[in-house]
Amino acid sequence: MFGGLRERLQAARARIGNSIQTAVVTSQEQGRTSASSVSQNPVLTEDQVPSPPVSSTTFAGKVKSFVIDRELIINEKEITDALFELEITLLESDVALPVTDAIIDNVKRHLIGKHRKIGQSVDALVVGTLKEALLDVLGNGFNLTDYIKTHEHPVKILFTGVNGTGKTTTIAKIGFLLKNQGFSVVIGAGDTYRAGAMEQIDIHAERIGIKIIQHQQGADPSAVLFDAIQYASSHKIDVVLADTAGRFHTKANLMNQLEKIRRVMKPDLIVYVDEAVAGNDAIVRAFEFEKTVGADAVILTKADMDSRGGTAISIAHTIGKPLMFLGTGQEYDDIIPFSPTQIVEELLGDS
Ligand SMILES: Nc1nc2c(ncn2[C@@H]2O[C@H](COP(=O)(O)OP(=O)(O)O)[C@@H](O)[C@H]2O)c(=O)[nH]1
Ligand SMILES: [Mg+2]
Repeated sequence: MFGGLRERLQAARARIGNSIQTAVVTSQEQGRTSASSVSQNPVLTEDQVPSPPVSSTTFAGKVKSFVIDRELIINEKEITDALFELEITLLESDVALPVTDAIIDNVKRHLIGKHRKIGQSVDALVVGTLKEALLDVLGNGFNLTDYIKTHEHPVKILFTGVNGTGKTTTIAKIGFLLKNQGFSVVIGAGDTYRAGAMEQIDIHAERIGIKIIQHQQGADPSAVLFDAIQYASSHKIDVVLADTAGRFHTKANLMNQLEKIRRVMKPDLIVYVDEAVAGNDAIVRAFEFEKTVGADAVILTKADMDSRGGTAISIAHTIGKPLMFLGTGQEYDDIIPFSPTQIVEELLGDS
């Protein structure tokens, strides 16, 4: 998952660190002391590593082997090229432009013109800065289990999104997850548009052992989902998962239909589902769905097929709604709660 992005961010980490180090060394050699230069007489010492690894001859290794012993002020021009490369890296990884800008601004704010802590290694400074900049755009995630535990039952969750992105599969995965956590679940088969869709969700429900409420093909989805809620209320079911069609005669019709569903079922949560591999298309669609039917959280599927990672980095910040889960495959347990700290560690951690 997001392997390409990890590789690129690690390269950016080394590049920025190297730029800072080069500037510090240059200023040291020139004996510069002015505050407008890179440092105020910084002293670099070798890190206390007993036997330096072979990688100490590489950029990253070199960066790690230096520790700033005195105060350091970094000028923008000294890391301009490295930051430009980071910007290109983010854009090429499908990170949306406003999100890329936010990350770069954040990195600049943290690094430039400030007195750095004494005794911090250049690499630790850079990696800490990058992690914070990413965490800032990733939001807090959304803990569905906690939400269900703290809200009146049945908790009604409406899933929206275009066709083929993985809504139905995700509903089955979440049903499976919640059932394993001890919640009772009913699925409302609100995609009555295609016979194939009705059959598909039926098979999922049977496999995971969850009750499904279904009408005939072509039925009014609002009526189906209303029935699912009635069933849940009268049987003291904890959660209703409402599936919907991702396609209708026209896009306007789809949005009208979803709007009607929303009015009839009064969902506690509207979850927008799209695929991580869709890049900027997913961001644009999420924006549109959020504006028309609303969204409280987002799920990105097919993260297992996405090396670039930009959609996952961008979506919470661009539409202002938290990312709840990542879909990571086609099996029922291929879903992970989105954890910003875990993702940042995966992308920028050392292992
Ligand atoms: N690799 C992968 N495939 C997925 C994931 N989620 C869904 N799919 C596949 O995407 C296809 C469309 O899924 P479906 O649930 O029918 O999408 P819907 O039209 O939005 O309901 C199916 O072949 C799923 O198996 C995922 O997280 N990873
Ligand atoms: Mg479906």
